[in-house]
Amino acid sequence: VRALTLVTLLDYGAGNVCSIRNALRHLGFSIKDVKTPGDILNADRLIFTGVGAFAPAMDENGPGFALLPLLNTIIIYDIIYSNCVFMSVKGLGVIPGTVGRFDSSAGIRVPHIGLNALQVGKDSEILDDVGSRHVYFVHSYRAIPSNENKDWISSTCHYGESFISSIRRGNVHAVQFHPEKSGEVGLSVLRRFLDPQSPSKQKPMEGKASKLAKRVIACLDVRTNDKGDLVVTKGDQYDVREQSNENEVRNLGKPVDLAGQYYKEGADEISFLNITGFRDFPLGDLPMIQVLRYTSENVFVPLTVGGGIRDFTDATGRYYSSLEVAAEYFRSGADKISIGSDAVYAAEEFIKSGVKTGKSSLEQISRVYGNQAVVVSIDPRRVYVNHPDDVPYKVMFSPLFSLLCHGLNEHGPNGEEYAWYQCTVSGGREGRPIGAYELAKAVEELGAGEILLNCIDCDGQGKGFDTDLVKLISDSVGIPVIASSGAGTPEHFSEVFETTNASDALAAGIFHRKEVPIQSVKEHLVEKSIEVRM
Ligand code: 1PR
Repeated sequence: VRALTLVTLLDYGAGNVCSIRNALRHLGFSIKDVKTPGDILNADRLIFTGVGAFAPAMDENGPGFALLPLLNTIIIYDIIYSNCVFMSVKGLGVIPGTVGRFDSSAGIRVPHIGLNALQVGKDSEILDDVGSRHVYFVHSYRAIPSNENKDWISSTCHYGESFISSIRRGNVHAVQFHPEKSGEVGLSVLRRFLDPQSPSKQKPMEGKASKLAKRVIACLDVRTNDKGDLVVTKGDQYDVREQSNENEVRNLGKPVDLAGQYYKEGADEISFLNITGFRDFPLGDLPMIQVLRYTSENVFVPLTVGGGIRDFTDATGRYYSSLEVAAEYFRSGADKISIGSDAVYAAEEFIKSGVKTGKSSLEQISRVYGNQAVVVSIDPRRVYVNHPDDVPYKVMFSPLFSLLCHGLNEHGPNGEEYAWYQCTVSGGREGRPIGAYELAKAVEELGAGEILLNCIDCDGQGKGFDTDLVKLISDSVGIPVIASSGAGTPEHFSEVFETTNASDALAAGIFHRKEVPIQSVKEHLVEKSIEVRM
């Protein structure tokens, strides 16, 4: 019998409470939601989550504003755990010290998204099982360790500089990382906080701050097949139909099952792309929301969902904003949403007018949830030209294309020596007048926190990532870039990490067809001295 089975959870209307709720249930705790201030003061253990964007959550109109005085009180009452909010200098103002944005001019990508190991101090207790294992961070602001706050610090981490990754004062613990998104090691942190009696008191494991690990992401392209079942499919250069007489949509498994399997096999993140989302409106496509709900109950790494995120007016004339769509996805367990087609239109508009309207789905969701919650998924295709001046986009000289040219010809079909990467919308069906380079820079300005860089030419070919494209984009923006499309062997992962500045690499087909286990990819990366979460 556990000493403590009831956890009090404060949901103040911002932050990803869904994930923490799922993690607590998974650990076997019952949850009591705060309804009155008395619930807080009577709690044995209280948890509240942080927010991606502090200001809108806590300004006068924000959901958390009324709670500010109360939160200050409970900190003094010594029973709290949280991330992010606690660390903000204009937040609760309890801990002395300075909080500011990471300095991207120091050569780091901001937001800090990904996995690091911690330098754990003495008496952290809740971090006793962490050792040198990686935990998941996603934030743009950090608290700096100093003499003023040294008594609060229980661990630090390194990302361009040392920053505070957790604090402890009495029974008060706060962590900057996300335990509910850090796999089994993160769950151990929650367990230690909630039930300090239960874990066997082993000697705390020592850890050393590591550099940012490269993430290996499993992607599930999801759509309804001709029988009406929601399936994971996989295309060749975006064509997801079998080359048989029936011409059926390829069916590689069930989304929730595969996501659970990849989590157990060590995927650092899972992405769901609703690939016909441009046709269907997500809020009408409830199965996708169900997929997220069920997956997030048992999968404790970040989940991204994309497809069809845009403003929409239905047949009855009812208008839905993209914010409503995103909110529903976040409520259902998504940590990040991914925007494809709508980001292309927004970037085109921005480049044409030079004005940020603030009205695009990208800008709105980024403003409310923080840019770390918004991925832009790019679907470019290589287009050959004779001369760099033939198009007003960034053009590559084709002999520079890597010799491993992934089965593609070094020159164009008519001997063209130059090429640009044309962005597409509607799952590659329509080419647009904008290049991947121009798009990447524009969406970074509009508020994207990460770029998922697909490549239609390489998709499903198993011949390696388009390292020229990945290099071009990862060198031109200061936000993390996920290399995608073309992975066929573990060596393709080390190649993309060694030759480009990609932060992560994503694959689909090789995992679905069980050709290469995620673990083999990671073991290979370790052999190559590339930092990964094992
Ligand atoms: O435009 O906002 O509705 O979003 C639609 C989303 O669906 C976009 O993210 C777009 O990339 C995706 N999508 C649309 N059509 C397809 C298709 O395949 N027909 N899938 C599609 C994109 C590419 C990757 C794939 C990698 C790795 N799939 O996600 O998983 O290429 O594959 P591999 O390792 O097997 O080579 P919107």
